[in-house]
Amino acid sequence: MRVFGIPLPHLAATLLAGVLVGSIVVGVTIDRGGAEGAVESPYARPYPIPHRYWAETDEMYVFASGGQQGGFYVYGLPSMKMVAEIPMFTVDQAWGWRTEDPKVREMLTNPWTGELATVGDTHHASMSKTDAVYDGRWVFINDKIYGRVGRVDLDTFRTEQILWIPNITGGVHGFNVGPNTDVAMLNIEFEQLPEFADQISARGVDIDLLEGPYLGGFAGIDIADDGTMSNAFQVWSPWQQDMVRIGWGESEGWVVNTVYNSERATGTVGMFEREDDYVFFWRQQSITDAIDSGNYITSEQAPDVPVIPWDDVEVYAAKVPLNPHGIDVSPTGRYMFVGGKATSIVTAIDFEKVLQAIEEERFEGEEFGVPILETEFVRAATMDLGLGPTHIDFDDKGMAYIGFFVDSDVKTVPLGGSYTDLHGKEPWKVSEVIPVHYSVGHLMVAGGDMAEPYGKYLISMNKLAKDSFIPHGPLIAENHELFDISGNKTLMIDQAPFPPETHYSQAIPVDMINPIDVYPLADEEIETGVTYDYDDKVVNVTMTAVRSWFTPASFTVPEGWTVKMEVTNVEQVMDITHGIAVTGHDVSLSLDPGQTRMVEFNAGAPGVYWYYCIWFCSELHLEMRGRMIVIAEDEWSPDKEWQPPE
Ligand code: CUK
Ligand code: CUA
Ligand code: CA
Repeated sequence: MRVFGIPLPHLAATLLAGVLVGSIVVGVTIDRGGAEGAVESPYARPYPIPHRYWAETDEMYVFASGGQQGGFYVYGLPSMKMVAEIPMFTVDQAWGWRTEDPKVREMLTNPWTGELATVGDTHHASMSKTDAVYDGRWVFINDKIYGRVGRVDLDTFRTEQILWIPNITGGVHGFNVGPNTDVAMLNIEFEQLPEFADQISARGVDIDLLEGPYLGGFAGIDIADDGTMSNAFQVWSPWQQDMVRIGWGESEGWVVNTVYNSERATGTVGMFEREDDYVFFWRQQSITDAIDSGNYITSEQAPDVPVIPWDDVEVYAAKVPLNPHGIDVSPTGRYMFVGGKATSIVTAIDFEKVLQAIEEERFEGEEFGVPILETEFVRAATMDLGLGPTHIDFDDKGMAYIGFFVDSDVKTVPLGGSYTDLHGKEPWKVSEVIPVHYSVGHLMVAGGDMAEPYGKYLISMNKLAKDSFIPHGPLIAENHELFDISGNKTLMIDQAPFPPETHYSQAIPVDMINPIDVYPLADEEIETGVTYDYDDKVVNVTMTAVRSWFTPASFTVPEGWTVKMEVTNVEQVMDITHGIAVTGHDVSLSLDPGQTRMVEFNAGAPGVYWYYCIWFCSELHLEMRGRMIVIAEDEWSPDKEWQPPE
């Protein structure tokens, strides 16, 4: 781990920093709770700031979901300085993610309909793990709109795969990667009417195209050793599923997920009719068993993906209050926290008791054949904590951090059981109320969703920044608020505006990730040039980019032909990025050092079109340009073809 805090040059600087920062922001002298008088904050910045201050002091990366940005934001902790965006489900020319690259286009194309989908909504970031601890290989995330999952390679900080989920029109929400990154689960939040609906309704589930209700469930994804995802199975049920966790430790082998619309309503009001909804416990082995015994159906769209009705697998329900939102699992896998959005109640379910209730058949009812476990028996605590509970994370000291959207605060609650040894407090009672600005959605304790939380930092990802930053029009940035949770009292140490709209995030120590500097070039020299395919009306261009020219620097193409350019940035120096924009064409693609990308587009109408480098790569960057000359079809003859230079 990097050591935080650089010693200040001398006392005068300390005082100066105190005056400058203290008077404007939050105060450099901070009461450390119990310490006599004020002590110097480790977060005071030296002034002037030495070069590399941020590179040396940041301890973690945060991979924050982008929501309607469609990918990730990446920033450092505790500096809150954004260093990257990682585009995934939406196109983004700034980071070189455009559909004129056929690889990107393929990822964004629905494999069954062939339609391109360039809107996305990323929600639940989930790190790869080994034994339920982050291992720094990949970070995965779901797209709620279309029902897709993407994988970012933490070596390249780039999206390497997008998996489309069959049998659904989209609307997938909860997503979680398993403790050993061999499996992931994705919940179907918006009920659907898949082609096999009749087979499921034959089991006593009503469905109706016009009035509803419909069906829901969850999808299982296999993840290979190299990170490659594939569709493994789907479980369909009478209910939608919202949030999901794959158990580990004390809940290993179980999947837990929630339904907030157990009413099976199609309108908002109807979704609040019942006082309680459900959390479900699915035994993973029973899904495998159903598949192994051939006890499943399939669809025409995905004949290889087993579809299993809920009543052919082992599943139990427990009641949780009014429209649950977050479901989060404590570090040993034992307690599952569920907050009811429209109540003040947060419940902690004790998975030890869940197993016992299953064993002893302590059921208080059933619905659609799913046994409902005795409510009081399986709960470790029913806590009346505040309005609008959202999400929950856990630290390394046995504390739960619960966000409240309406109250605009985070409340901490000490866990019971063996966790009491860590904190020595009375469990299940509010220990601290941390005001946030304003209306927290997700919150994140560093490493707070795995077996060994890092603790130390809490980020409250607030939906409404209101007066936190200078005004910037009617749409205000989100407010990521950073807290130090290492002491007796939680301290707010920074606020940072981020563009819309983060849901969940993951933080991982800087030392666990070693991004590449450049893409290594192949040994063979690249043979640049242009060939003409008269059968398919394609001109193939093999091009290189280097400071400060393209080779070839010009080429000809008959009007209306397809241009396929394979462009390699042959630089082997970090950050010497080039790019290619083609005037009059919808082409602008970025090329990282050493990277080869395909660029495909239609040559269009006759004329001279310049292509140029989009990055200020050298002093001669403006000169880094070339010409595509499009010749009218009736004026074209093979002698107009590009010729290699003498
Ligand atoms: S949801 Cu957005 S704040 Cu998709 Cu996890 Cu709760
Ligand atoms: Cu290459 Cu500018
Ligand atoms: Ca409900």
